[in-house]
Amino acid sequence: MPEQSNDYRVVVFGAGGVGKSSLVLRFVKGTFRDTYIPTIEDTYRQVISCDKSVCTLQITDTTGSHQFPAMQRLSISKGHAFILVFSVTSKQSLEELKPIYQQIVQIKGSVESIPIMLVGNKCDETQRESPGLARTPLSRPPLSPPPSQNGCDSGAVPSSSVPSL
Ligand SMILES: Nc1nc2c(ncn2[C@@H]2O[C@H](COP(=O)(O)OP(=O)(O)OP(=O)(O)O)[C@@H](O)[C@H]2O)c(=O)[nH]1
Ligand SMILES: [Mg+2]
Repeated sequence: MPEQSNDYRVVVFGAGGVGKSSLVLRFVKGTFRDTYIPTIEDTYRQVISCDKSVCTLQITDTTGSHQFPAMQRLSISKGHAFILVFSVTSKQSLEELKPIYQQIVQIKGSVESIPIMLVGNKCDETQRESPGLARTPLSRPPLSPPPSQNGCDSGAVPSSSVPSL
């Protein structure tokens, strides 16, 4: 639980190039860029209305490079909710989420009360490597991120699906 009840830290994880920054920028600024600029770590603050009260979301957009394990551990220990992003064009990007999920479980102890969302991005691409998962019919949990590039559904999967990773 957040120390201040209306402050939530959301951390976005996923392999390099799957579109984490694009999803975050789409949510925060409503923009999309074609150019790929790898992230080290960026943090955004967004005030949102949630359950009739005002909340501050602090969104941490992490690197996909695996070069900073200490930063990853710190982000997990500080995070209240997690968005795990893969690209539907790359099975490998889904595989890379397993150790991240396991690390969240290890650091948080129990994840039953922690929102974790699995998001299949790049749904506009025709060359899919994980079509079944990306097209699973969904019931949306509260922290659903926005559509990515062109408003199509990014294939968010409820956290209950994550253990099957
Ligand atoms: N076709 C398509 N391209 C996308 C989509 N989302 C992002 N991209 C492109 O994919 C590339 C990588 O996107 P980023 O958002 O920078 O990826 P990232 O996961 O933040 O990468 P790192 O910061 O290196 O971990 C960019 O060229 C984006 O334009 C999408 O939904 N569809
Ligand atoms: Mg990025």
